[in-house]
Amino acid sequence: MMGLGSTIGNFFCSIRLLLFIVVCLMIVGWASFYLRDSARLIPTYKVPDRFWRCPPLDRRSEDKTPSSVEQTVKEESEICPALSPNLKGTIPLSFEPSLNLKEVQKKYPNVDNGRYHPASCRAQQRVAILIPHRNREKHLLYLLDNLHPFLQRQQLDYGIYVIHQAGDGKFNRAKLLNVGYLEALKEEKWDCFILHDVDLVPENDFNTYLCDTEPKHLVVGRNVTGYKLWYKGYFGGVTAMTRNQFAKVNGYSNNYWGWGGEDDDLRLRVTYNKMTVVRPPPEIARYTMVFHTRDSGNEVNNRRMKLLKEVSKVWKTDGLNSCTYRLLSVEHEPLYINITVDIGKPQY
Ligand code: UDH
Ligand code: MN
Repeated sequence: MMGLGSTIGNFFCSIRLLLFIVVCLMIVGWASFYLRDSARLIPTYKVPDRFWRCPPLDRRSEDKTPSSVEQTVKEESEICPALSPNLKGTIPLSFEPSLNLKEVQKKYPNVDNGRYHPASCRAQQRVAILIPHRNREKHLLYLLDNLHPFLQRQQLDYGIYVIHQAGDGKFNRAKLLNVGYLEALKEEKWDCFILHDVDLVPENDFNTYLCDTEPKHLVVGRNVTGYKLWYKGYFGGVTAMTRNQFAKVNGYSNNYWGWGGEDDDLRLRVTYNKMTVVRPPPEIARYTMVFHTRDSGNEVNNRRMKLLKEVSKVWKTDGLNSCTYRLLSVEHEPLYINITVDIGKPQY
């Protein structure tokens, strides 16, 4: 009897021991999973591979001067990772109404004449941010205050160009962006251009300001449209095109005076040149648009539908190659390069 009792006792003892070990393993497993995730502080998104990879670059294929193999290997190994380790995901944005330029400058002393490049590695692409502007000083401050840390976390080699339309004639966003492209290329062989409204602030730093193998539209959602794509072909707000993609479509049309149509025109140019539009996933491509009403001088352009019907006929002769303007000044401010330009007025 004693023998059977102790055998049963041992059996229960082993079961308890086994249970204890299983519980311990569960705790260790859960803790390591939790700690690993919180240590990374990076949200996990289901994102197509292409947005983590950096696209094969014009720069690498076209600009590489055939030097020694050794040097090429060294350069390659110093390139920043496609996905910066400094990304945070959704970031709280700051819109401080009392903000002034001096204060913002003080916050980012590492930006020199509107430009920055990471110290620890060679950036994947040289990126010029082009911002068309007139009479939106506060929006510009908000954007600079949020964009500099955003771009630096992405380990980009970048320059911010603000293209300021002189005078109070009809506003022409597209022509200003053409001027920005042409003028920026005079001081650096930028690989990638981000065509950026002044009032759109990116909410998630996984929305990388790098160009892709196809033109990339970065604004899937905005607070003002319930974070839904505005319409199927929407290509405005913030768009990324390589130097060559933009040159291939002859840039924007110069003929859209007032609000609307110029972004649809650019999308048509892209499709006529057998390129497609890519977009990051909606949970990443999110923007806050600073509230504003319609600006005077930027009234709806009623000619836009007529112009859009003619894109296939005119894109080759209306664009970068026909962009005439009078450059008034190029000032290197600490946080951006300010280009002031007289772009003339409508021909009608
Ligand atoms: N922009 C200026 N100054 C202007 C006009 C336009 O800087 O006077 C630039 C600026 O970069 C702006 C971009 O051009 O972000 C696009 O213009 P927008 O912001 O006026 O266009 P959006 O489509 O608004 O955001 C249109 C008018 C909204 C009226 C809302 C009434 N419900
Ligand atoms: Mn706007």
